[in-house]
Amino acid sequence: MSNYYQPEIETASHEQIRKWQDERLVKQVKNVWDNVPYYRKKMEEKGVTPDDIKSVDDLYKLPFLTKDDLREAYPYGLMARPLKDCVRIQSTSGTTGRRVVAFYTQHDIDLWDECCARAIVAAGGTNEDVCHVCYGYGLFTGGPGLNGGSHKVGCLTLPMSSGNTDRQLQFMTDLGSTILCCTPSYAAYLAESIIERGLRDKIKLKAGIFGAEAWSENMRRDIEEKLGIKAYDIYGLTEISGPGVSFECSEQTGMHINEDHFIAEIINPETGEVLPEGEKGELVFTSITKEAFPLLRYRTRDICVLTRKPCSCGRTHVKMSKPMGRSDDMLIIKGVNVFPSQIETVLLERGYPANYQIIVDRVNNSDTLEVQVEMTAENFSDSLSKINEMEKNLVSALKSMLGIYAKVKLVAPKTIARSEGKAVRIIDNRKI
Ligand code: DLL
Repeated sequence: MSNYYQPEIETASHEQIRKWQDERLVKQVKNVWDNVPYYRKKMEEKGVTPDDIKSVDDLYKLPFLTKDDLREAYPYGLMARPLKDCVRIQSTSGTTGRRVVAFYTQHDIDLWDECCARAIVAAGGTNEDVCHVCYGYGLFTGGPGLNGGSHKVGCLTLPMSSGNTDRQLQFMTDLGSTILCCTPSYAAYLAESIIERGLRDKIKLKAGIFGAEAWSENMRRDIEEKLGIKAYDIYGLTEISGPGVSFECSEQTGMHINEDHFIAEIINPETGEVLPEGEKGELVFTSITKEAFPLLRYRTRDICVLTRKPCSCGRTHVKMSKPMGRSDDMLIIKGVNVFPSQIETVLLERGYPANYQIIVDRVNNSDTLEVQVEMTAENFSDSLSKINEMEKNLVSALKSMLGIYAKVKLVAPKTIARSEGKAVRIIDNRKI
């Protein structure tokens, strides 16, 4: 199956892609130098000027950007356009400290929508489809991104957002949804609900576009079998636009990166050295067409491998493997980015300076988060109702910090095992 949204771009020769990248990179570096004092300073510190960047071969000379830079420059410090030219922000989940805010001009939104449209068409989408989007809408990029892509393709778009499974299933059966867009764990949950309710014969789904969190090949097969669909992976991050930075085609052996918009590199996360194709390392992106928020050499912290092996779908853009982990401690729980430091902040603020452990699991294809917290000699209680109340307070503080429910279990002082080296704070039992 060879479905393309922009065939001349998606199947362009390597030489043509490289030509676009060279031209756009040179222009973007100059643009950032002229309009983003924060990055210009970083370039000056590294002794690089726009004259040093003549093609993609010179990319390695540019300084990296990290989430810390985004935090330091928050909120406007990395913008390359005045606010009057911007029409939208999107943001990642997380605390004020960790929040990432990305800005978009209308042109940025149009290009982002096109990237998502490429993903939908690669999954077999046409203007005859009913595209059921239950990624979250709002600040999260999932809903707005796939929504925009679905409009571009001309699908009938159901902007469902997440949650309310009864309503999801009612619309899915009544309106005959054919493409499902959501996180893989929600897809698995919907699949189970469909089977439990005997609705399998009433659904018309043919494809799913699932991403925003890690999922295994087993999970893919399970969802495909239960729903009778083909399940496609989609990847992206708020900083670089959102979903659609890369997407899977019918070959299902990695995700094509939209190289006319994003230059991908793989680096050694320890040394920053650029690694040759095929080696595993940290993925770094340079946005070459973004107007409002053009990040150069942004370190994603996602560990993966790139390949240029020819693909049976006919697309020529480089493919990335599924992310195999991260080079920082960020956890993705129910599609929400969670840093252990956020949990620690809540515990410290509420008077729990002792030991704690974060236990993540996947039960019935849905992530669970439990935080075990030691009471201190000062706040120790053996009254069940008092402990209950203390736990409830922590649950609500964590909910407002993280945006998701975390079960809290208070335990007696000194009961969580101490390790001899680094504290083992995170136990991730998910098999993904
Ligand atoms: O998760 C964007 C998105 C929305 C992608 C909908 C796909 C579908 P953030 O919230 O900024 O953006 O989180 C970005 O999520 O650095 C990865 O670690 C992880 N991630 C995203 N897609 C995948 C995927 C959206 N397909 C972070 N597989 C990224 C594994 C993924 N991890």
